[in-house]
Amino acid sequence: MSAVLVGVQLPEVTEAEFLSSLAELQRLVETLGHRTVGRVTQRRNKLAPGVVLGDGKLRLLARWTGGTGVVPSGATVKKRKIDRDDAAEGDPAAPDPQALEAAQADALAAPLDGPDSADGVDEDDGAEGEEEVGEKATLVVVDHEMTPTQLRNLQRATEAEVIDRTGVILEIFHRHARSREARLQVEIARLGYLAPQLRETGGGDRQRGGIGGKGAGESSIELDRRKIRDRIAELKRELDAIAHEQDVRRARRQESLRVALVGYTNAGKSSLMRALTGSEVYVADKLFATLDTTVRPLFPESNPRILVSDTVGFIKKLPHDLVASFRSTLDEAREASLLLHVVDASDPAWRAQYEVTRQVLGEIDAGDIARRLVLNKCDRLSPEEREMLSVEEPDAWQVSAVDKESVARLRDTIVAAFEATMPELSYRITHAQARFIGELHSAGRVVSETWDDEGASFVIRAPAAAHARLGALLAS
Ligand SMILES: Nc1nc2c(ncn2[C@@H]2O[C@H](COP(=O)(O)OP(=O)(O)OP(=O)(O)O)[C@@H](O)[C@H]2O)c(=O)[nH]1
Ligand SMILES: [Mg+2]
Repeated sequence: MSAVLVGVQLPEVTEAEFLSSLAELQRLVETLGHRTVGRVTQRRNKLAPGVVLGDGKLRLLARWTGGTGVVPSGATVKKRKIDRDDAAEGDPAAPDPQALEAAQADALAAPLDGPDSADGVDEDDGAEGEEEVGEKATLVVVDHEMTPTQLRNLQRATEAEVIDRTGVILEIFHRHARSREARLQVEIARLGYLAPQLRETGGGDRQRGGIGGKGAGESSIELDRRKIRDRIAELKRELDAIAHEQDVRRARRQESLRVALVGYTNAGKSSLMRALTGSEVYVADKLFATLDTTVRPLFPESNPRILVSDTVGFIKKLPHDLVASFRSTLDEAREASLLLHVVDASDPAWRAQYEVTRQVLGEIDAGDIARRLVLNKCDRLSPEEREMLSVEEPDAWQVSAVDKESVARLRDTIVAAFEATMPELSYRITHAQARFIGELHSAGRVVSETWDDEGASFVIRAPAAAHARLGALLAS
């Protein structure tokens, strides 16, 4: 489909942030296989409650899609009755009555003295004819989270499919989910997202299937929010059962040393996972390629061995429901004793992406785990840029997943980081105890081994638990 992107630059957002957010939205849209043909942007103090954009910009948007550019008032009035009933029942999923009133005001007011212009919130509500409109768009993608009312109104005014940022991300997750667990998680989040957009039984909007739904217009399909809630509960039970199996598996790994690769989507986590473990995990130049966690031992293997996990990527304005639903996947990150925070150092926006990931890590209670910054894709940087980065981030590890040597160094640094936390203890065995040599060697790294007439002395660096086992074994 051909898409037109819609973005409102709010006062707290800089021009650079705004443009980079739109560029990211375009990549998300491309990941779904759509082409972006245009953009409609506007500076405002807040989103227009009814339709996101001001009247002039809305008409401009409608010229891209072939719609009328106004919300039909008949539809609005009819909706008012239904929504009032909902609100009277105190249904938590009913559209926000305030937004609704504003929508009605927006739709009914004359363009020149509409609420936006009167409040003076529009800074650049361009009039028709000022901006070039190119190839017709069949999809409108809004770079903000929209209320169900805004979504419906925008659909009516543009006569196109309308989807917001959250909807795009959910759709990508839906398409990329492979494992049963990931599918369940995404389905729960999707239903939670769609439920408020549906009315209680009777005369509701058509179900939004595929991307963004089938557009405006009423249909007789009955969609009961209660049914959706039941379905969500059912899926959650299924997910809990799987989560339990996973807990058992994770418990078995409990004693192993664990490192997790975390970071913004497309940073190169899976590529590093491949390089560090010699495994064949999926790598692709698309957003949210990975939705499942994989765990593999570091290769060449260390002693004791270190397990590496690849995790789902983060993104700006990641829907909260989705973060919550991926909690069990993210347990891998939470249980690691070292997080490698991977960023794409060749992306000019990496600092903002770094910040977003740090925030989400805090939200999933992984904020206190030891963490190292890994500046990936350094092969794309000039020596000068790398030098500047090493001044800016002196503790970070600069690597490139495509450079074998830098991956080998990263591997050694990971091993060293773990070893630095392990105690080094000496052991003395007699010749009669020579049968324990194998145990001594497998407990950890043998720092030194010297033999004399009576036996041997070992110095071993190993996790405390391994030392405790060795001590007990040699005392027996
Ligand atoms: N030039 C270069 N490209 C890289 C490097 N690391 C990864 N890439 C490319 O970047 C893209 C994304 O890599 P992935 O490893 O899939 O990224 P990811 O962090 O796992 O992404 P998600 O799973 O989508 O969150 C792929 O096209 C990789 O080939 C690197 O060090 N240098
Ligand atoms: Mg990945």
